[in-house]
Amino acid sequence: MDSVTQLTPEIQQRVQELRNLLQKASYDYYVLDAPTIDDAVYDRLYRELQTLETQYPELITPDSPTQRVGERPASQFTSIKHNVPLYSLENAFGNDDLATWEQRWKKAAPDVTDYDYVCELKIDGNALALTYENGILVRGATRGDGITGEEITQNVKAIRSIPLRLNLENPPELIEIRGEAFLSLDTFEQINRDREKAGDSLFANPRNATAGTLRQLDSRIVAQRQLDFFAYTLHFSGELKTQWEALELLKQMGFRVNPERQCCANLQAVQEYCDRWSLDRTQLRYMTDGVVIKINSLALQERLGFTQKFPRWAIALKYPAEEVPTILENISVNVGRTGAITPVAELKPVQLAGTTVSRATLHNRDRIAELDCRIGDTVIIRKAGEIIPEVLRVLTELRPAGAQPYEMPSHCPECGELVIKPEDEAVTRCINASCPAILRGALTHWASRDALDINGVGEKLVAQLVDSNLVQSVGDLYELSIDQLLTLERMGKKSAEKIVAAIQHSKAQPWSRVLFGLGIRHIGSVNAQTLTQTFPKVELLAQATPEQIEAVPGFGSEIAQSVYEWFQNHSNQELIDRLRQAGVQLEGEAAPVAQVETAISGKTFVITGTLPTLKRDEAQALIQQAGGKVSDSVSKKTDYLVAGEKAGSKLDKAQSLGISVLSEADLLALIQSESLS
Ligand code: 1X8
Repeated sequence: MDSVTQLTPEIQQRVQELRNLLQKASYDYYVLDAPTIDDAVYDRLYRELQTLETQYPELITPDSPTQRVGERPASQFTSIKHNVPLYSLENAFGNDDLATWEQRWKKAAPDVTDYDYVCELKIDGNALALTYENGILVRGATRGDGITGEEITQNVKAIRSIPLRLNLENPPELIEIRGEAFLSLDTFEQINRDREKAGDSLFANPRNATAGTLRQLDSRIVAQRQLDFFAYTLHFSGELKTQWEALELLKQMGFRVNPERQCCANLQAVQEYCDRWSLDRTQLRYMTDGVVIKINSLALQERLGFTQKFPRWAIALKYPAEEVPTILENISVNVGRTGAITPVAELKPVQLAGTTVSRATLHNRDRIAELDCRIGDTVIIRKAGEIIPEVLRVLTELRPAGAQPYEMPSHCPECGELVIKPEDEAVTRCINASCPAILRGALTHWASRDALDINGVGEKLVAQLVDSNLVQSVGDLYELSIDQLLTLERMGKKSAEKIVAAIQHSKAQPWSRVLFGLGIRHIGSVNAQTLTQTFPKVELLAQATPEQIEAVPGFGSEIAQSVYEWFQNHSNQELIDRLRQAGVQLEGEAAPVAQVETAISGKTFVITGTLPTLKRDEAQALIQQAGGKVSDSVSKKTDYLVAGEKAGSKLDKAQSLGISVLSEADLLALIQSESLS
């Protein structure tokens, strides 16, 4: 039983059809921003393709939409040398600099009288170089130092607006595309909100978040982060006359090209464009840090060439960073959900980049020491990434007499307990499990949309519940009565009834949301989902060793340790007991529908060694979808061992216990027969 259904021309045709449909849908959605099919339809077609490719791995091509994600996490990136260096641009800081630049290039090409410029927005992201061979994306690399970059092909493929195959009838043998990967402000803010919820440190600005994302070893995380890309240059041996044509060709090939580009006949028009965008840039949903001005004629570009560092035919006009002085009126501290104590600058309100700023983060005690900021100081503030205001520096010459260096509080401002300051960390932390600030954070997180999604339980109610001592742990929520709620200020009967109903209703939320809701450090909603697939019951996760948790795809030792330690903590164990008694779901939603025992459902599998085509997590997913269980170690309870190359001791043990050993092909056939029966 080692063959799956015969591969027929119909199947091959269907695979091609699915790819074309999915590619078109992706292009409409991510490049044109004009969706043409429903998400649910897309998902169904995608899964159909995925299933066919799993059955017929020989049909997988590098440009298949399924190949955007799903590679095994890389252990590291390799450096590669760029064919053509990625130059940086000379900076201009005003109209005078632009005029000097124009005079300079004109001197180098004195006979040129007929010329024009192309102005493009300078995207504040990370430059990428993409190589296409015969129209297929084969390599993606970061800029690095301009000479050598890092090869990040799998991550580049996870950027949906980058085509895996160029939309050209006769693609050139070799072409390199350059452009800027970036995160929209909305996505950036969402990422930071998620990180805050998971207790992770925040990215300072979208550029840092983009760089951090591109260097992720797990391309699935890259896919979730929704990076975007604007193309702006191409290198190939084709016939093109101008930069403007190059941009048009890039668009035709299927790339996003920034729509705000403009052709300018002279420097005055260039300056008008720059002036306009120095103001209008605040309306864009992505960050720009200036304007790139290029001579349009590619022949003239070639003639002018490069200096040691820059092209002579282009320049970047940088916008002035928005910085303003104000008075540091006070330093307060905020206690977060994880107990981290963050100092916050209370500022005399000022206008900055379109908003009134009255608070700015001071990050931690090291940052305060480094700045040496004291109450009463005049400080310069800036919006890092134009979003999170931060204190940049202190004008010490304006310091009032007698201003004292700031010291972080030795006790938590919320609960009065001693705080801890680990030697090797910059954070100061309250570790009192019953600190009201931590409790408020834990409850708000528990009730939040991606966790238990309890309507009506937001920050305000949570503060009331904690202040009134009605709730001292997440478990208490489930014992709240309508009468108790009615004792709160401004609480009506109707609202109280609704809240109690919503809390009771939340017991039906799946185990993955519960796990996310627990607020374990590093466990955001995606990690929670991944974990619950491997650990479909709380007991399994609570008993897992750090090594077993680290074996989950995409999990590192820090995450594994964090989860492990959480479940070792006695009060956390008590919380789990309380939740169990309350009837909160602590096991997986992936329970097989059919309870009858068949060849797969209800059976326990162990996977070992390297399988010829399936990755371990893919094999696991297939088994689980068919209703089987996957465990890590071989025991008498194991029904099947799926063994690949280099199977080792698990194979020996299975054989000694008389357990059936399956090849990948056997497994696929078993799944196939199951789905037909
Ligand atoms: C860098 C950038 C360029 C463009 C946009 N954003 C950037 N960050 C563009 O040409 N539209 S060009 C460039 C470079 O050459 N270093």
